[in-house]
Amino acid sequence: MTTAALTWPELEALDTIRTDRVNGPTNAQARLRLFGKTEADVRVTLFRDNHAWCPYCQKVWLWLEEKQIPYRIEKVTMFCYGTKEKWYKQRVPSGMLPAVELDGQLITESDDILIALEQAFGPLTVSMLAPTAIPLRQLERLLFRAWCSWLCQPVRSARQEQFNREQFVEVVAKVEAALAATPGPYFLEEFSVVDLVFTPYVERMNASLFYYKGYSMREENPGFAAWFDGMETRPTYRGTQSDFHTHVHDLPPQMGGCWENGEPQARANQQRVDQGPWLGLPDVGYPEPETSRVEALHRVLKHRNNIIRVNPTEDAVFDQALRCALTHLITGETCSPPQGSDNGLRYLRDRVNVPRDMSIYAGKRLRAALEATAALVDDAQGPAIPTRNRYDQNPVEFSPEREPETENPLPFGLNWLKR
Ligand SMILES: N[C@@H](CCC(=O)N[C@@H](CS)C(=O)NCC(=O)O)C(=O)O
Repeated sequence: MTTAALTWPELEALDTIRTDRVNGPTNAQARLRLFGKTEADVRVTLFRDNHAWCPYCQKVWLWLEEKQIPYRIEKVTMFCYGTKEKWYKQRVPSGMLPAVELDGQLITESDDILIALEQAFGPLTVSMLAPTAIPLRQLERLLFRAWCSWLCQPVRSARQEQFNREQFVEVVAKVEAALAATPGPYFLEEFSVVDLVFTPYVERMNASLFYYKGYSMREENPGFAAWFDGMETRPTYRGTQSDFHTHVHDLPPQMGGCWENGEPQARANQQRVDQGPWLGLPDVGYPEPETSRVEALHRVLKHRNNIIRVNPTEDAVFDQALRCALTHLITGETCSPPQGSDNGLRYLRDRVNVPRDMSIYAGKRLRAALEATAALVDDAQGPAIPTRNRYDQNPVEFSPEREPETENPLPFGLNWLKR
């Protein structure tokens, strides 16, 4: 027994989300953050990527959120997703992110940015230059390099793969020892800038090694497990936290490739991350908020015209299929979508980007509703996600400046399918 798809007005009536992007919890959509202060208090502009993906940006973003420094956000396209904005290249010729304008002065390089911010606003518990921070920052780079060697270099033999794995696990043991040296979950006695230095790549390691190597960093290491749990108590971290699906598909073009080892555990993990079930994956440990489904609905409603326009499925067909998936998301009822809409539903399932579009549990709920609805038509999975770039996620298609009436001769979704 299946139910009829709710209409757009019926779905809109169910959207109860009212968020304060400016003064409320950390979120990836805000263009201004005030923390209860006024615009006159803003001394900082953070230039970060549109996709909320850039790891070096995440460090600075988290620092500003933790210190509650009022700031503006200017979003810039990364090369992997589309064309870098001219105005940004005029300011930063390399196009690299992040950059910060502090009292009118432009600063690049995330560590230099953090040091300049500390000088202006005081450190986050300890300075980046403190004798306690420096060796831990070096340890983070060691871990980063061991991860790159294992994940991002093709190997010629099983022996070399094993060697790379052992090298990584050896550095992990050093990090575990550092974490065990303090009583709490963090790197120092108290939460500090050192935790922020580790956050972006540890999150990406946890995702990518689970998927490509069958190694679960968070589950296999008690220090990391406690550290992740500690981080997840912080609304700042929750607002920047991504999920496995987003990371594992965004990493290969950024890193120049991620190499899977073909082990049964890795294969099983790949199936789980790509096709679900997404709840229960070790990318998040805190309990699901009650609002996750409505948040997903809210975010789709906001962008529904663009979501339908860029989808490879014909607009009228996808409109109905999307309403079916949203009906299922909100009511739990089964709603059969039109024939031929399964590829389009899975196309969207694979382009939900956390935290750019929504928070981690909302993303899981939306992926699950899209997959369950697509499976009513066909079990066959659609075309693979690109690995050379993510132009299929070109932010121009969702830009507020884009003329809604403009005819796009070849909608981006079709472009992608034809490649
Ligand atoms: N050492 C730099 C590295 C910054 C960096 O590698 N940024 C990457 C993104 S994570 C970037 O801007 N790449 C250019 C692009 O992809 O558009 C820092 O710490 O800020």
